[in-house]
Amino acid sequence: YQAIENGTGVSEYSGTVAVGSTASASGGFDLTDGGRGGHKTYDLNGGTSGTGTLFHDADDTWGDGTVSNRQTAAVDAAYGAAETWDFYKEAFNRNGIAGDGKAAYSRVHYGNAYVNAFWNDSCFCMTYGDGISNQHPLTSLDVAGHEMSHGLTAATAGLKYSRESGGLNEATSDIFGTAVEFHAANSADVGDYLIGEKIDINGDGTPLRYMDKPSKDGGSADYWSRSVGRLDVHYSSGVANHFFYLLSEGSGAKTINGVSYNSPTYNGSSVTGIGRDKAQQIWYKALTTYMTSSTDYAAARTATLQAASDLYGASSAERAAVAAAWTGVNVN
Ligand code: ASN
Ligand code: ZN
Ligand code: CA
Repeated sequence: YQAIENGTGVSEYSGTVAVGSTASASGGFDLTDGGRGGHKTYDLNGGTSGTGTLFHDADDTWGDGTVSNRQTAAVDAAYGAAETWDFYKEAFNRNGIAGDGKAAYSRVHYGNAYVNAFWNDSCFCMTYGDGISNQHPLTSLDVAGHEMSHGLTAATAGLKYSRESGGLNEATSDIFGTAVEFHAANSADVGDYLIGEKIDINGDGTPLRYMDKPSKDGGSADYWSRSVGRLDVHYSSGVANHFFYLLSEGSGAKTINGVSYNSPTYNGSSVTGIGRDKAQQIWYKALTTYMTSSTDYAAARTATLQAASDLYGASSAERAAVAAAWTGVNVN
């Protein structure tokens, strides 16, 4: 597998990165990746519909790392889409988000000071606002991986975006957005179990979400309870994010790539992690084989146990760890 990258970009959040571009017939280069299905990055220039303008550059060096250069957000978005594509290919041999080799596309500079990013399945595209005061585009790698992974969920399990299935949908995006960040071979993206730690979404430098102890964000659930499905899907996701952290890294205190975590369990039990790579394989197989639009937390436990049996055996340590991690978040 050979990625095609010819341009160079200076991103806001990930340093200097390779970008895929294509020579345009009229001279110069378009921000159309020559590989990865031909992913394109567009400038909405404050608009909220359509595709705006395809980014174009005379010398194939893009952005300068500052928000005053409007190509900078495009570099982050294009890099995020490329890294996400490469992650799915290398981890799961999946050919694009829908598995059919078709590229999604990205739109940046949506609206004015818009503090969100989103996937839309009808355009098969990702869209990014410029953040608070137009100073912090929501284009960091974990956010890009999160949004693009909504396309994976839509193309596979189709988890309905409400109640417990909605929490599982959101968690799937956090799990794979995080996996993309760990997978990127870039010293600016060493990987962590935080979501949105680079986009200053709270204005005080804190991340949007924490997978080791989701309640640190002030709203997310650490554990399943009968009422968890009544929370916003970005809060009920906490149960599965916490499960994934426990399954990967285990309970208790741990420092990874310079970030300290301390993950509790519901019943005070201890969970031994099986590593991120195996945990990802289990979640992916469960999502793409066993989960459906109506899967709830109890069914997610069953789906991941079945996936672990398929991958590692019915009496494997991996399957036992899946059971222990769900028990650790009160899904029994
Ligand atoms: N950024 C949010 C998400 O991906 C957008 C939304 O809530 N619709 O879930
Ligand atoms: Zn989401
Ligand atoms: Ca992160």
